[in-house]
Amino acid sequence: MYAQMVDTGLNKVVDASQMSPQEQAFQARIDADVKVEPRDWMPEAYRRTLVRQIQQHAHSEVVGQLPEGNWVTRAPTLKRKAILMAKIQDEAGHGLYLYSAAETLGVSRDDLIDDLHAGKVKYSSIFNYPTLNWADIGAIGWLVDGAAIMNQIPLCRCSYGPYARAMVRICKEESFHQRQGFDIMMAMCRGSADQKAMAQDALDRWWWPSLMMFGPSDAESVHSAQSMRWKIKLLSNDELRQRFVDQTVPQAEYLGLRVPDPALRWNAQSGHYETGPIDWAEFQAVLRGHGPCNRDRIRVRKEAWDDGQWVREAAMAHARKRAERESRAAA
Ligand code: BYC
Repeated sequence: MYAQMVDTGLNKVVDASQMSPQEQAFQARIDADVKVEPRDWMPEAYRRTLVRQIQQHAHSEVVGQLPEGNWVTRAPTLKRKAILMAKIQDEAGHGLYLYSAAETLGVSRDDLIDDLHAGKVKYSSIFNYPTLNWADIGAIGWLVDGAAIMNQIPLCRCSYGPYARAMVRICKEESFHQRQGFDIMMAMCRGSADQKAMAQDALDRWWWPSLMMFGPSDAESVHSAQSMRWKIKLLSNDELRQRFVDQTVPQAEYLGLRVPDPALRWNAQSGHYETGPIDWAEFQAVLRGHGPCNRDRIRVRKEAWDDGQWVREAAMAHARKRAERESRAAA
């Protein structure tokens, strides 16, 4: 099973008869779409589930900078370079909003980051794949940010106030990211035959990992049922994956690219595309640390953290001095 490291204390959905009166009142507020705020009482398992999901999300934003960062120095034009840098900075900002949202649940950002570096918690599987050429930057924006928005728009309505509010701004920025990726793909598809072949190759490599981003199938998803009951998740993994496929296949056609799935077909009756089977063994291997770039990502993350030590120390020293000056002035 994919879930093993973070114990939220729950292994099945709690039904109403097993709930204390306080838990029943909490569930009634969730059912009535009342947002939960940091000072409200909440079941411990709800809190832990949020800490797990929000921190994985924060780590994904931060690690997600790495595959793109490789291409800042190699972007084909000054304009593309400026756009890519802005996008990567946005991802850092998303990480910060999300770590802040997690901190409202009584955990410290430093501890969360320590857990990431120790390999105790996950980040999105997608960032363990390499970016081999410029078309990959287009494919990441188009497919990876496209999948991220599909998953994150419903999270703007999730039950936990600080997470929902962070998602509103993140989603606005993600849609710009998706457009910039599609714009790169359009430029490559309208370019030379070699450029179009690069775009096709990038789609071939990123398609299936993008579908895996939505997590295991509903039948295998251990957390979905309870998370949906608590409105931490509003749509299931398979529902979101299907929406992504339905949205993205026509975009690939518009680009003149072929989706690398021989079984892909339009089902006029259901009004949805049907896809071939996902290679879940690959997904599990990536989650276990055996993707093409897992080790490299964590190594580079740790190095960046260590290199930034002096900045954190300087910021803390500055904050201490300012607080001392302010308390002297107030005395
Ligand atoms: N990668 O019971 P399930 C982005 C884990 S985009 C790694 O279905 P849940 C970005 C899952 O954590 C990406 N692990 O879990 C885009 C659980 O393990 P644990 C970030 C995965 O939580 C562009 C186990 O498998 N987005 O940030 O109900 C540029 C069982 O799964 C994955 C978010 O994090 C995966 N793909 O549903 C830069 C969105 N899928 O924890 C950045 C918020 C599943 O028990 N998160 N697992 O050890 C979510 O919506 C949900 O957490 C998921 C998984 C749909 C991802």
